[in-house]
Amino acid sequence: MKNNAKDIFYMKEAIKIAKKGELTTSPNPNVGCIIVKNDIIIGTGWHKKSGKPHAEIYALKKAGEKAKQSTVYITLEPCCHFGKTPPCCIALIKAGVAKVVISSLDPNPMVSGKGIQWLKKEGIIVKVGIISYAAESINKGFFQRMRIGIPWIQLKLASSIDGRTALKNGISKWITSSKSRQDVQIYRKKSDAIISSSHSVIMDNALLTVRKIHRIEDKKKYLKNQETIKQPLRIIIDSKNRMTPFHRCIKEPGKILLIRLKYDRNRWPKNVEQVILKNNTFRINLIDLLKLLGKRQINKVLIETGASLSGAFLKLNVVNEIIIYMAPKMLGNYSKPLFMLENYKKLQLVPQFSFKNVKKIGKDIRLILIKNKK
Ligand code: AOF
Ligand code: ZN
Repeated sequence: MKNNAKDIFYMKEAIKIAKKGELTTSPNPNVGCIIVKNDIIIGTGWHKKSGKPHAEIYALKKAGEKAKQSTVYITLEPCCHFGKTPPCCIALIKAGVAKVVISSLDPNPMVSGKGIQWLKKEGIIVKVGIISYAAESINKGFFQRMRIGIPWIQLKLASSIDGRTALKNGISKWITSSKSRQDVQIYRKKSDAIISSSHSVIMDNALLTVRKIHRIEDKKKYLKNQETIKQPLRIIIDSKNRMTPFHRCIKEPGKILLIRLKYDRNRWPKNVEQVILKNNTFRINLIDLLKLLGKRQINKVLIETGASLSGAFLKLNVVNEIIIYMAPKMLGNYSKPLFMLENYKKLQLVPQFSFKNVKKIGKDIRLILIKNKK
């Protein structure tokens, strides 16, 4: 194999093993590492969880003495700082590796570029940029939070073929099939937080939690250990203080943020935190909410709510992906729309996305749309 083809081959393998951490590494990124000597893989490792050793450390341990003069493939630039764990650069240098091939620079300002410089200074050959889009695509939330301080935002909706989400009287259970609703559980599981409004939570008596998954193929992929499901942070936009300590959702264990314009003096259970976020027109400041989530190391957010809040996020131009489950039904013009938006006077002004994927899920279709790059 030619050198570049070899690099791509091993890096693809490293990306594959990095994905094993998909549901557990946040707030840290998914990282995979493969150590190769004389065309034989002598060590592999992936990052499992914040606070646990990084991918390189597991791989170096497996390689042992053989790591001397080896080539190390890593999906992310090795760290050079003391976080919860010591710098991987030190471990690579100590092991005496000859070459380090990296997919992407680490966007973490404490590392970015400095890891590479350190390795080069020690005489290690460094190659950067092998299928870098792949390393980024498995860490969209981490990269976005490190670059602009806010999480990656997915907006999920369920609608009829005519783009309606509920009857005029509010009834919406169920427009889409149970297979689609199971599919949503996977998106919840991959998210660090879920945002909804008190209106939606009260109307649907929603819990906003991750439930056990029953579909066999999804179970195999994601849920070997269903008992240890990590529940995402639940965030409820409650501008009129409509949530009470007695709602079903509040009683369900797991942390909840109530985003409000003023405090309420009720006795709330310990899992509930009230956060006051006002903008200058006395409405909830959604941008400040996203910045707060970034500061709290939330990488990925799933918004599941009605037309008004979905429209508000869309107007702010912060939605990265829209996921729509569309059922082959018509609810008609009296029913509720997907988004409340402005009365646009020109087509150039309307929000525009691109289709990234279309898939049939049971009786429905799932559309994934991605924000257009400017
Ligand atoms: C690596 N290899 O496998 C990962 C890296 O608190 P710590 O010590 O776990 O450091 C977390 C930071 O390290 C994280 O923000 C990111 O910049 C980097 N992650 N680096 O060399 C890995 N997971
Ligand atoms: Zn590291």
